[in-house]
Amino acid sequence: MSEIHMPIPELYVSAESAAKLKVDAGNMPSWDLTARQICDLELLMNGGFAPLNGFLTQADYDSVVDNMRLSDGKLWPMPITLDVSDKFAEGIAPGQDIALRDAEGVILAIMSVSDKWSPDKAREAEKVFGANDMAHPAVNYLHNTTAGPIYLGGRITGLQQPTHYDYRSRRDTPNELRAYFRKLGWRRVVAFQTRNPLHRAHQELTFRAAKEAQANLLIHPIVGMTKPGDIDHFTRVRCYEAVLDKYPAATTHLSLLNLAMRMAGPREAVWHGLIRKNHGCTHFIVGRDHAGPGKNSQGEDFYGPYDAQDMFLEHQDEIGIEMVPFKMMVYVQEKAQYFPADEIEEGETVLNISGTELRRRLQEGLDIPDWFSFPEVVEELRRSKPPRSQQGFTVFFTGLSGSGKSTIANALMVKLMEAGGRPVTLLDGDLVRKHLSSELGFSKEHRDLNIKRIGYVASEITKNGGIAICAPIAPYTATRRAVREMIESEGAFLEVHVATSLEECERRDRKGLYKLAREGKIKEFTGISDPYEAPENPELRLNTENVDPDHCAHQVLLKLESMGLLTGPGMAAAE
Ligand code: PPS
Repeated sequence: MSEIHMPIPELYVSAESAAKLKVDAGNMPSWDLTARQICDLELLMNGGFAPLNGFLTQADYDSVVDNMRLSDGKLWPMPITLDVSDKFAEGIAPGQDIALRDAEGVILAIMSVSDKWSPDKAREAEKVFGANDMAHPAVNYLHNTTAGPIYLGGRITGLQQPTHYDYRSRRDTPNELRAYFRKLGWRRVVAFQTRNPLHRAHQELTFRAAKEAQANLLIHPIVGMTKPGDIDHFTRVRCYEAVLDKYPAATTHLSLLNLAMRMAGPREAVWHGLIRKNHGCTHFIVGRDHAGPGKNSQGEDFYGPYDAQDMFLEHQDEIGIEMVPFKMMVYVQEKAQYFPADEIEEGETVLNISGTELRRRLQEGLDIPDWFSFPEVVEELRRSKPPRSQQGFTVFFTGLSGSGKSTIANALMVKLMEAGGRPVTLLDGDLVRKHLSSELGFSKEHRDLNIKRIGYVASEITKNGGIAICAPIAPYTATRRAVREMIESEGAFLEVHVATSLEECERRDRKGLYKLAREGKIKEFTGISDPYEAPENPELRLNTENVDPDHCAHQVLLKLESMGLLTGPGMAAAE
């Protein structure tokens, strides 16, 4: 039996002790873990984060941030911290035990709190991620309101693994993988880390890496948290499964890793190496711009393309795993084969499709050639991300009371229903106030709540492929921005400013409300005694004076068409 086959220590207690401890834990202060903390806790408990035995103490945190080492000198590049709210931290003192619960309230672990402190997050960002720049997803997370301001540190006693209902047979703890390698007699295993679907270039690369290292291959994709905007893990796993039979039988294993990535480039590569070592691997593929977060707020890369390889190499012996540097694979048209970029001969035609180009082709339903990917993978990607003309979207009208929002929204709804193809829902201001927000008034707080409710419903409709048309006043810029963010992660968002002037709205005074507002009989009336912050850059601004609603609705249709949202069958009727 080789070292990679030996079990690695876990933080779990026996089932019997866990049952007893759960009873005690029921009376302890308890913290509801965030999605990221659950990922971290799972790898802490199952040995994936060995040698850590809990969330970092203050001394370990300072040392990891400054030197990439725990206070005892062991290499560890990433702060694994339990961030909590001020309110929760107030009632906790070092020496106390707390229960850590999942989203459903199940107690997963007990933490013996030894440290409590307020971290300097700007410093953490500079040291760990290289810049205190909100364009970095992990820095944004650090400063985001969901990340608590106080850190708690201390040892963990594991009671039970977090539950996963998806792809159960494809998830392995470090010890399960070690036992699997032992059973199959695998002594050399090269791991491939990914957060993207595998296309032909990746298959070629991993196959070559395994051959070069004379090792078996572990495809070890991340299914915890990746870069915001990535393809969801459900789709990706179906894609990985489709590629598995392209490898020689019994040489390759697919296992899912519930890691919350930080996109920390070089430090992250070292961290990934330690995690794979814990999972029984002997080799690790590090590519160009490994775990790169993209561009900073100045439009430049956060890290150099080979910084991760350099840092990994520097620490390779200490990590205890050998790096297989990723060679960029490119397709040579004349040879109809993939080759490493540094083996291309003069005069050969190299073909490539960038990630951005691939997304464009998927979005517009265009051809993706066979030399680039496998038909099964392309089909899967198309199935979960249909072209824009079949995705859901939201049209969000905003404007003063009486500006004509509802009339235009109604006209648009009818035209879209005539075109067919997607279900259409109208969330008109008055209707929402009757059915969704009947208890709300017109204070800033209540208006924000009202608009956020509309945004939530619209985002659900958009996610499920429908069209949501919203027509509230929505007077505040920040709230409209929050709604945009909520919806844009699910599909397209079109903000339409119905820019009828206050004078014209007041002249029309369809409901007689302006008169009452002027007389002070209605308080906090938008435009009179409450502000309306006009959108600065809406997708469309409509002037309604001397223009009939039908024409206004048609302008929206044209805009939707130019955004690629309405092409395809059914549109002829709307034109
Ligand atoms: S908000 O600010 O977006 O939450 O407003 P909304 O839900 O669109 O509701 C606006 C309709 O409520 C009537 N109304 C008022 N509007 C503005 N300010 C005050 N104080 C107010 N009180 C009642 C008004 O008829 C609005 O309807 P529309 O369709 O916009 O004319």
